[in-house]
Amino acid sequence: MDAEGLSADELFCFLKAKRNEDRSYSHILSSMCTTPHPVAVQAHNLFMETNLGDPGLFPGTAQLEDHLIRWFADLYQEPSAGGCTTSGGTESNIQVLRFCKKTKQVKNPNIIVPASAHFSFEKACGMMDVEMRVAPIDDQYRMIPDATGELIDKNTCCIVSVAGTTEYGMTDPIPALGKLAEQEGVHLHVDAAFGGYVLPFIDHAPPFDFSVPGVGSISVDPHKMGMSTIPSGILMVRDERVFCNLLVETPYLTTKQAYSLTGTRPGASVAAAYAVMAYLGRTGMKALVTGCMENTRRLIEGMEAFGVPRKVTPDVNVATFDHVSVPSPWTVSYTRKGDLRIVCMPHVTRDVVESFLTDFGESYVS
Ligand code: 0PR
Repeated sequence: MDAEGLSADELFCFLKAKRNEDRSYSHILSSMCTTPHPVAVQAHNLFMETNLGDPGLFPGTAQLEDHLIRWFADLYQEPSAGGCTTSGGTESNIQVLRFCKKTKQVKNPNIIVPASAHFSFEKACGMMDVEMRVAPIDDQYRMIPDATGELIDKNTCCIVSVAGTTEYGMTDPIPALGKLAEQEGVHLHVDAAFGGYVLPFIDHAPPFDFSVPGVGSISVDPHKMGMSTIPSGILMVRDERVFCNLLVETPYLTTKQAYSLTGTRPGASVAAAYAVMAYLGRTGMKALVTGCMENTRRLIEGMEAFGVPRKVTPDVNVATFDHVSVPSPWTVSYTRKGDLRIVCMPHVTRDVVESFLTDFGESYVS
């Protein structure tokens, strides 16, 4: 840091130049984040200084968090469900492991995750000294319930399933996994970080929520398909009492106990997540998701017309194909297996898909 500060003009000239070095979402086809909805930005700015780590100081913001949790309890078909906001999918998954480990109280706990699970579980298990057992997936990239059952023993404290996998956009057979979890008396967590904002708005989508017996918790991220600002996650639990195991005393705060992982927590992104849902309503969310799914189908159809086959027909707006290169400036990603992966986020509009297909068609030699 220099002794004398810059003028605001100098400072913002520099900051704008740095920001211009960042990529804009216009040609990004690899991200699960997107340009936040304008109402999310406005709400975020309005709540900029709020801290849900000391909710008694910000009762208005805390009420928005409660509203958001009630909406998700409704959306996930269990009005008595509880929940809390987090910084995103990683923190939600860590919190699940924390309460599962505390509840089970065994010496060498393990969890079972599908081979398709997000890498956040590896982090969580490493932090908490929990063994991570990996269940195989089938040719549709979905967790195999029988093989999952074989991995369960008396030290298993959680089965993880995914609704909308990061790489292939698939949803695990959650009813069968719920049955297994109930039979074995093990907690079933559904990682719906991506699919939790998509599946409820698709007709005949695979079941994943609390209407499925055995589902104990669901994580979902407003900063992905919720078009909210970063950082924003939500962890829903069927029975709020699981959080009791995580309570610590916070004697000098306005509330005397807390179970959240982080201390100081943004109210701004919670207000932003609230704003998007309040503004769009179910009808607007359905229109958004319908558009993303239509664009996903159009992309798949367009790529197949060039002779590039899909790997799978996804449950959510993530399209995957045999490995091919794409022309710049398009940014795509490739899965662990090397398959081309494109996420049709809201910024990937029909025009963007058509323009990508045109550029791809011109560069592609089969
Ligand atoms: N669970 C699932 C199913 C996810 O897809 C992700 C992230 C997480 C958990 C973790 O969420 P947080 O990153 O919010 O902690 N999925 C994307 C991924 O890792 C996130 C992402 C977003 C990556 C934008 C790149 C990017 O540009 O691929």
